[in-house]
Amino acid sequence: MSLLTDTCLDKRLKAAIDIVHEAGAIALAAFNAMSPEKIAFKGPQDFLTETDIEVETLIRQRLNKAFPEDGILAEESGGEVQTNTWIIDPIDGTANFARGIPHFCIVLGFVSQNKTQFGVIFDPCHNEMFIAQAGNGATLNGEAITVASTPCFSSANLELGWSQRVPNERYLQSLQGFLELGANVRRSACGALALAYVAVGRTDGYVEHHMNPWDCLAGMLLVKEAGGISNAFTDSPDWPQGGAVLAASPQFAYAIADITAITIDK
Ligand code: LIP
Repeated sequence: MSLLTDTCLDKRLKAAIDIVHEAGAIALAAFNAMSPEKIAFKGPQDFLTETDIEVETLIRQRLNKAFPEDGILAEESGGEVQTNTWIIDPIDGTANFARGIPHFCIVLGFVSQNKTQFGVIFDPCHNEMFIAQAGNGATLNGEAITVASTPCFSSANLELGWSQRVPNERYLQSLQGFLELGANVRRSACGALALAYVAVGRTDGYVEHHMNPWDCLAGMLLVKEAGGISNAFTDSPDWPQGGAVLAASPQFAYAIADITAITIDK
């Protein structure tokens, strides 16, 4: 399969927005009817609900029908990266979703030859649709967004995600470094929305020492298109297996890179 023209990409972005809206309605109805017996675990602190599966199945069906030539990599059912690949997180922030916390989203990204072409993140509880298109900017509900211009760490709001795939020491060292600089540090357990919040200027930076591509690619493009800086996640040949993520407004990105030992281009 070859690279796609702009027209083909636009067609896919339009389809992605429709699919994510449909998936969001299903997720929101399930969230409002959530009960403890619907929660399972893939591992410690790794939540799974029947809605993750239901939503992922729906998205796969829609994409397979509309674009059978494209590859798919999805959180619950896996897949393989091809020249053109959809990256699906049916529900990011499943721990929140399962416990009745209205902070989760549906994520669809599209990668061509190791470059994220667009990303769509939909928060159905707040009816917020974040969209980024490579070279074309980032929007929230159709309005252009930019990262914040917070001047210093003592007024900055950073988010630090936790992953059990790396030793806790790395999380704790980063946390200590941020606190010593005087930043507020939050953890909202939804990496994709955390990145979207950097892009829209609600926070100033996001770090997680290991994220899977379905959690981060759409949000990293949002931050970049909103004027922020992120590390070059898909430059690593191992990106489908995940890696470290740093995405921040320009005034903090390099200091955050020093504290966290996550490399960004100077
Ligand atoms: C989770 C993220 C969370 C991150 C975890 C995990 P899930 O995804 O949203 O913020 O810290 O590493 O990837 O399981 O809710 O899709």
